[in-house]
Amino acid sequence: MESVSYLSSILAANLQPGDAVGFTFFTGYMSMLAASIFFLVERSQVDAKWKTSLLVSSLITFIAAVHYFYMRDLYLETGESPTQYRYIDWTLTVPLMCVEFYLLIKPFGGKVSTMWKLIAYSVVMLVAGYVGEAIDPSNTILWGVISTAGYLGIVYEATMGDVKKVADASSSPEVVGAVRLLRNFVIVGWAIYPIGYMCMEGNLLASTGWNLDLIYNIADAINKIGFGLVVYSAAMTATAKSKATA
Ligand SMILES: *C/C=C(C)/C=C/C=C(C)/C=C/C1=C(C)CCCC1(C)C
Repeated sequence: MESVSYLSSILAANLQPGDAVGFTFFTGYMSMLAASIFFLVERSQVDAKWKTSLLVSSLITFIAAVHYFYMRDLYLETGESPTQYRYIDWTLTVPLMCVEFYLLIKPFGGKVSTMWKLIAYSVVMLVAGYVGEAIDPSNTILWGVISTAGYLGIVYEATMGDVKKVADASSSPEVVGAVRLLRNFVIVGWAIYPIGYMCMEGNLLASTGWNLDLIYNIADAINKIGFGLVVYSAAMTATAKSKATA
């Protein structure tokens, strides 16, 4: 029996009934892994020019899946928020989501500098968020405001800036549609994160007692898988059209 309980302690991280946060760490992990396989396999179905986009979609969910594997364990073992893993994950995946925008507009004259601008905004957003959560939590609101400035930079680029302009000038309805949908994810889906952040002690929503990880986990699943599906469906539509006219 001893060995059985040892095994269960190393294998099954201790998920208790009613632990909604732990539940979302598990389902987050599994759904990200499934999405990665899906995007990778479906790559073979789309035209060559869309293959990099689908690969990036798959990498985004795969990187998240690996981090969820560790975050889930750390949360279940200690009950603590896996802040470091969370921000390492975001530092890798959010820039890749910026690359996703760039890959869509690149064939129509989208510039590398536009991609770097998006990445620079995301660095501001994530570094300030990390400092506010892990290094200087007594100034959590100040760091949240700085982080939000970076976030609004990305919203601006996707709504009115270069990303939007190049997409609109493109000859591809799929690219126009995909950029618009990704932008909607940025405006609505990404806005869930600051709500989680504000549930920290000393921040505006602390009194709600909402769990920051629960909110981050739900937002991650919506945004990372959602981004991938937008690109996937644009790629499938464009591929079907080019087959029909060939
Ligand atoms: C896959 C991970 C994604 C899309 C993560 C996105 C994260 C954000 C949009 C975080 C934003 C934050 C603010 C706008 C202010 C408070 C601090 C953050 C970092 C939670």
